[in-house]
Amino acid sequence: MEEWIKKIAEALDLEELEKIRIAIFGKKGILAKEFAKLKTLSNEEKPKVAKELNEVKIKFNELIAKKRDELEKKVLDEELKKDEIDVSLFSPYNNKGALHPVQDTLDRIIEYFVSMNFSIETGPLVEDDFHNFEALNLPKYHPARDMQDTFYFKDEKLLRTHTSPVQIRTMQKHKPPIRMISPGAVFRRDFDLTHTPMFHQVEGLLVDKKGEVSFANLKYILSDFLHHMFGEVDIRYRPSFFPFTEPSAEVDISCIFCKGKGCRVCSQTGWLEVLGCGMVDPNVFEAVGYKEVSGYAFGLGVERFAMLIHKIPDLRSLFEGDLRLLEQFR
Ligand code: 2U9
Repeated sequence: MEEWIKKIAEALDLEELEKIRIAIFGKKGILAKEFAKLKTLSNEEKPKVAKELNEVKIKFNELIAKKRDELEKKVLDEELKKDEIDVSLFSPYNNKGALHPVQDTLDRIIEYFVSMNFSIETGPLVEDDFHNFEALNLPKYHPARDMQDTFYFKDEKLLRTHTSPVQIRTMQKHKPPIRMISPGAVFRRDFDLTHTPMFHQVEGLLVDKKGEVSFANLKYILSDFLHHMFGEVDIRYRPSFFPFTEPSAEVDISCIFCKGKGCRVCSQTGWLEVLGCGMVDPNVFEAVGYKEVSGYAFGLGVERFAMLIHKIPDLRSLFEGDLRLLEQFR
């Protein structure tokens, strides 16, 4: 018995263990021989020896099962080891992904406004006339509603032409104060060197009690934001017009390519237009039922920011998925 226990313990593989099992349990195995001897024993001895033999049989069964588990695990471990990949090995290929420059720029814009306690709001891409136009002081027959500019569906629905409907929906849902940005895709029927039918905007809106929000507040936050995005640049605010803000302004930074001296990118002016902004028109507040409030708003095109920050000359290259461009942003 001791001899066979040792043999089981020392079996090197499943094949050897199987041979041992047959030598113990087989028709001509040692147990069969021992059981055969029972016949020769006296009636008193027989049950005692038979009981002992049965205990030995159970013991061998247990030992063999345990050893089999151990050897099967060993085989599995060896198989796994064979398939192991050394992730620390040097690879001659560099297929690492990277953020698209538009996403990277959007992340930086969002990071700034989140740090200033603005919430991020989103809304539907398919909008209705009220949220995209009417509530924004763009009445019927306003030229911006033209079929030339807007993608219309059959049932009065349209693809939003700016993210402003998100601000309208947010004001309809929440009481003032509001401090939000709305990043997202917008759609316009435009396709040439500097326009694509889909692009991304970030618009901002801040609303508080009447008299508590000023143009100076707007100038402060936008100037701080532009320094965050473009570093040390000069900034100027030019009077402008938007239907949804009054007064309105466009914001320029000194050209980051020629440092304001005048070059091809800034059309020799030394300035680059980067933002539109203004105090929210009272008609907009009326449309959402806000009373006794004042607020400022602004809007920017993310692709334009990405092109300036990454010095990308052609807008279309942002939409082509050409790996030669994308590889430069790893
Ligand atoms: C509400 C009230 C006011 C959002 C604004 C601009 C000025 C602006 C353009 C920048 C480049 C669009 O992507 S672009 O072509 N936007 O100049 N946007 S003020 O004003 C709002 C929005 C929502 C309720």
